[in-house]
Amino acid sequence: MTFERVPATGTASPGYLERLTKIWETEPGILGWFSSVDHKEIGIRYIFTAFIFLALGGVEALIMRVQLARPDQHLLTPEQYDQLFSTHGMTMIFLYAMPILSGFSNYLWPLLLGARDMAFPRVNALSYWLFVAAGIFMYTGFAMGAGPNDGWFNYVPYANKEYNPGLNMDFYALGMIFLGISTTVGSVNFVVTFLRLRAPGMSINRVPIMIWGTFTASVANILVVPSVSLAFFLLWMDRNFGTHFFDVSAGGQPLLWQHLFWIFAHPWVYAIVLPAMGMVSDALPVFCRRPLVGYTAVVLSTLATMTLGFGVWVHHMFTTGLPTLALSFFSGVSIIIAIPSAVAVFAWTLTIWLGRPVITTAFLYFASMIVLFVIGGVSGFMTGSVPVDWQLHDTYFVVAHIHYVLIGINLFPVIGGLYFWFPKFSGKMMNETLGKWSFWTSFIGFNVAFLPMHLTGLLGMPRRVYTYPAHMGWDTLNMVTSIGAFVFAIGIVLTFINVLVSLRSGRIAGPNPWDAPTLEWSMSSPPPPYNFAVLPTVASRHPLWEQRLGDSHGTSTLDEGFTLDDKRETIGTTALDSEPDVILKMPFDSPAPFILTVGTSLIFAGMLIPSRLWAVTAVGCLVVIAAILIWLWPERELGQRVESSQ
Ligand code: HEM
Ligand SMILES: [Cu+2]
Repeated sequence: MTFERVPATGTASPGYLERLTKIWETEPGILGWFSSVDHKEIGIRYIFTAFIFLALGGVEALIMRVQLARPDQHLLTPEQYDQLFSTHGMTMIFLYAMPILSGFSNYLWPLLLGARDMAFPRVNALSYWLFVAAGIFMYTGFAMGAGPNDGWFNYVPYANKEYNPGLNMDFYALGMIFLGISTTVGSVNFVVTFLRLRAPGMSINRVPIMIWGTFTASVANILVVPSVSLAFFLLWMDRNFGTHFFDVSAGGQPLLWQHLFWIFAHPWVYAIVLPAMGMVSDALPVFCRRPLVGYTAVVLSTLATMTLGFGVWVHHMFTTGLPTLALSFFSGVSIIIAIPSAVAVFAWTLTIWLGRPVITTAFLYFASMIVLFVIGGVSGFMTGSVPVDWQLHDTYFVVAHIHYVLIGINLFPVIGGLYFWFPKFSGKMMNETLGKWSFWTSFIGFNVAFLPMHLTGLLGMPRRVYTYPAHMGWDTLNMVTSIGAFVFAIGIVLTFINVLVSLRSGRIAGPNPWDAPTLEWSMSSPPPPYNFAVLPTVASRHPLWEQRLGDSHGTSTLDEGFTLDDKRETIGTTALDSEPDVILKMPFDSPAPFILTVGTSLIFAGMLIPSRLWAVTAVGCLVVIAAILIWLWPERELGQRVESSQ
């Protein structure tokens, strides 16, 4: 070991715990609230905010389903419908599906890894505030009647100024660049935390799969978010400064948009499912009372899915007239990607098969995900084939597909994860009876809504139409879908009600109500501000099941270890073997991330009408500079400044 100061080892005494609490606690009061950098606090806020966006997107969806329930309805004008489906897609994909996973990961990562916080706690707070601000920014446009109206993938030339003269596209373009900053800084934080903050002994082959999922997704985000930010920036330039990146009449290229967008967006759709699949891989086995079958295969399949995922974006562009040879390659890769997905499906199925399943609500949500994943996978496999896609492109078949994958592989695991980790978050159990009602209502409602949609698509109903004529053979199917959508929504609302009821009167959970094997269950529920009193040393994948499994190469030690209490500290370890390596000084709470976000918001607000609002942007820049100064001001406590007496 190469420590300058060798960390003390020992056990936790009452005085020591009191000291740690003082060091790690967030200050009470409003200033404390805006300054908190505690990953648990940030995680809960992420989850809460993402669920608000889910509710907004859900209401938008239901309004659309009322409009579409019967033919020839005029509840909505075509323009209103356009804004609704685009805002619904934007909300669900960007403001719900990724942030909800960031929330779970933020809360759980340090607890699963045996650390006291994320690698960069202030960056973590920044990523949350930027996400909220970008969401408010885009919804401000929507509230002003200037929401996106061109689909979530926002194709040019519709998005060009001549067809879209309002501020709609400017709000969306700038909002997406704004949100991209949040995603990027958040992803960097996950990557570094993964590499450096795992508990001593948690070598790379002992990491929970959910960590692998978020890590893989984060690497992908860092690589592909620049592409979409660039696309939206070029669009903004075209609209405001008369450049011609996408303007055909001046030699611009609409297909450039599609490439830049989908090079980002296909990997992104994996990024919004891999962490959720990881949640299932970690939590489903707990209810099967055995370890996951095929840990290594599942990890490799996660990595393989993402790697292949970079090479399939053109399957969204099969109908654009690209050369057939290119289409064949992209079609081939799109179909090959079914292999790693199948590996995960087999692993989960075998885990249930070989285990002794305990049928809880969480188990039901996780297990049903396997079914929905297979259905969504099969329809994806079909549209991955060029001639089939030529028939199905832009029909309701695709709408059915995206909802099976997104709701099936993101929302169902997330709700399962909520039932599973809620006791850790709150110290209370969720109500199982209400939970089962919620599950069956949402599972049945979901399938009633979206299974018939495959047929609507096969019968030729195009997506993104605000209404349709009678007697096309689509009437009954649409009515069934709309009814199912409401049933599904009721099912999800039952879970939200369950959260409220359980917060008030849920059964006390205790540290490990599910008798689960990983580190987050080794501490009280909810966890203390410092997470781990002494830093644990891990000897296997299942630190809390070792005695039972008898397969460890030693025993994990949880109540004796490094006792770091010289201000905020945690231990840094080496990337592969997790050997203790360095004492990491962690920052204190700070309002700087919030102030930085306010400045950034001003910058983007000014850019909406750059010719008139440039002063707003200028003020925003000053606020950002001030915030960075506050953020980086050297602090004596962190050892960044020498004491004057020395
Ligand atoms: C109550 C649940 C939901 C219902 C009833 C619903 C319904 C709809 C409807 C009616 C459309 C527009 C179809 C069209 O006109 O082309 C749509 C589009 C879409 N939905 Fe949902 N949806 C729901 C939940 C979700 C969730 C949870 C996600 C993602 C996590 C999602 C992602 C999308 C996407 C990406 C689009 C495409 C938007 C576009 O065409 O640009 N939806 N949904
Ligand atoms: Cu794709």
